[in-house]
Amino acid sequence: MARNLKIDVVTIFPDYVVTPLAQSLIGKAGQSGLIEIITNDLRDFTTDPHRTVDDTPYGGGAGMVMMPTVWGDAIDAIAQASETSHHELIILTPAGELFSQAMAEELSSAEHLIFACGRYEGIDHRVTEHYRTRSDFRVREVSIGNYVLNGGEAAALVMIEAIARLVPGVIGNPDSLTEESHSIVAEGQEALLEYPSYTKPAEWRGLPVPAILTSGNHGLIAKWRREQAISRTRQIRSETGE
Ligand code: JEK
Repeated sequence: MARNLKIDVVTIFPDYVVTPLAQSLIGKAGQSGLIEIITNDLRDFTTDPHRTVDDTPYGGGAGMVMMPTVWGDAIDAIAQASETSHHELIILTPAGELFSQAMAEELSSAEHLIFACGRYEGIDHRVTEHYRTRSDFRVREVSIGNYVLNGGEAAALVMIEAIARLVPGVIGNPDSLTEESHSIVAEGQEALLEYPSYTKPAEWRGLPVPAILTSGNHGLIAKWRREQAISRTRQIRSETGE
């Protein structure tokens, strides 16, 4: 079951990505060889003395756009060095398809992920267009949520954490993944939210743990948890209007 996942991140702020990964279980999974994560500095692929990565937008407007030349050179070099034959190019953008658990599951069985983390107003759109014509690439423009960040780095970290924990052997607790997979539901059908959890002490600040959970009746406990999940889901759905 030692499937291997290679992840390249491309950014002008490599430390923004490297430092959190080094702190995490996911980063440590790198040492186990199950996942290999490489952070690449986009500026290493520039050709001018100032290491320029951006220019003014055609058509005018505020801000700067990242140049396709530098991105193309970086992505080509990273694809070549990967020794894999197929590459999932993930371009983070506020205008992308929303990231989901279903997408995390798909990407966890890829061989090579390349995260393109832009800054400024984003990356020249021809990068997307070009790699969409290449049969050795699949390009996805992805957003992690409907809010605006200053760049793709935080979004790449979120996606890497969600994807890496689905790779067998990366988290040390296979039971929790089995339990999750039971809650996976048909497309278009919303999954239930989790039931509430409790641990010791049995009473805290006047609040007891629900008596059913200390009853030892596993049938009743499962039924109670299902009911809690359903009522929570109904409540959150009515609040968010979904
Ligand atoms: C990648 C650059 C910054 C900021 C202009 C005008 C309305 C914004 C780009 N969920 C997510 N939110 N934001 C990102 C994300 C942001 C990025 C880049 C990802 C590269 N930026 C930026 C403003 C604008 N827009 C119209 C929206 C563009 C993201 C993800 N994933």
